[in-house]
Amino acid sequence: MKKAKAHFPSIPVIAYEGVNSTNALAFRHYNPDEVVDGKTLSAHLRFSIAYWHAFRGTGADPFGPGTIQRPWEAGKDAVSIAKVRMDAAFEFFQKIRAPFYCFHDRDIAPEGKTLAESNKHLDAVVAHAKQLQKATGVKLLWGTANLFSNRRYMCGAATNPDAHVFAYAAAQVKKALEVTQELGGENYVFWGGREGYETLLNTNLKREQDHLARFLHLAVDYAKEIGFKGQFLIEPKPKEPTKHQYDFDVATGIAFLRTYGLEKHFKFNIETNHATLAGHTFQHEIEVAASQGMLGSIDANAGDELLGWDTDQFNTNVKELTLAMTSILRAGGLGTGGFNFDAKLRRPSIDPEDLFHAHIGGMDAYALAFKVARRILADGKFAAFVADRYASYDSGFGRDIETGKANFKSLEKLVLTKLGEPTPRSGKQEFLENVLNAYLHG
Ligand code: XUL
Ligand code: CO
Repeated sequence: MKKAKAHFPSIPVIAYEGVNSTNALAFRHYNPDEVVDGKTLSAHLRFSIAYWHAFRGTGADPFGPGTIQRPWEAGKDAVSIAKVRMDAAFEFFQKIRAPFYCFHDRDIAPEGKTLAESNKHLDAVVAHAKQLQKATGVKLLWGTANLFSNRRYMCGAATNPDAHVFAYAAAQVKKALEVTQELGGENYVFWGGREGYETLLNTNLKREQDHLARFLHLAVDYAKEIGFKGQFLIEPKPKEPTKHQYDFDVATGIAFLRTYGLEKHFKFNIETNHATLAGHTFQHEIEVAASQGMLGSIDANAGDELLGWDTDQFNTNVKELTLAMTSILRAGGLGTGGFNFDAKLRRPSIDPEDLFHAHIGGMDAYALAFKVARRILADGKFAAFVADRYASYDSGFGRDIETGKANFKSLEKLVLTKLGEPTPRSGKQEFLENVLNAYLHG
């Protein structure tokens, strides 16, 4: 393969320079090569770049078109532009030291006039991606299909009232699974783009949910048929674009998967901004998934406390990330998942260099959170406090409750004859918050 022209000529490969560095284009906490428990930080954190934001984001908002103009967005036709854009993307992945990337089918290759033409475009760009992955060692964390931008999907894809649209979406996901497999994708994500509704005046909710489940069963069947071994992930989101998205949050997703016999085939891709839109904390969503062994991957971003929509910002809130990281590490990590920066530059951040500042900030925040969380877990202060708080269930009648040996009658007898009134114990939240702050700020 011929040596591609540099698209970020003034930017070096980002180096780790430690906490005292004043170089804005260096890592202060993320040392990809640092070995922790026999594994590099890069292998622990499995950072991934979201193609749609980093390389298709234009800064457009409902009040105006894009502000971000990239020099590589030029060429003789849409497929050639897509390939040059991909060269720029892989240069960025390498310079920012990200071992993975993620895409929607339509991010990497232009949609054609027909499905056949779209598939042809995708094949051409996927062949290019395969070469670039081989040349750089950057891997595909997950692939997915964009089932929400095209006009045909305005009323949903799998939940569209028109079976024709369901069929089209099925064909599109079939191809997206094939190319994800071709590129060695370690997971495949289903985010319910417009799978939800605006009004029940025109919607059969039960039928739509049945159709969504049928669609996921068809995907499971097809993955089996082609031998795709990647992990399937559901990415919950409560609202936006539709008012009522069916995959509201992790708990709703678990109930949905179990209702339709899909729970063995899916885990969750949890996005910070989606968690907060649902009225939860990021850590809550992680704990709910982990409690059922269904924690899969993370879409790393943040919302804005003052705005009620999906702002997809880079997350530099070390406290929030540390709490999330304690739950992730306690659960044994993300397995084939990773931390995918589903985050975009603000509209006025128009320089290519801003892409670096954004990701450096995110990676450093996660790396710092990882280190603090490991210290918290190693010290075991919170774990000891929690264990002690539930200790009454470890023996005697508490044990009998947990093991199913106690019943209402036996418990009533105990209270009347032996136990009497319980003695309340402080939950000590303020004390614990101070302990946490000591880890964060010394
Ligand atoms: C949308 C969102 C998506 C998914 C992939 O809010 O997060 O980009 O991550 O379809
Ligand atoms: Co996402």
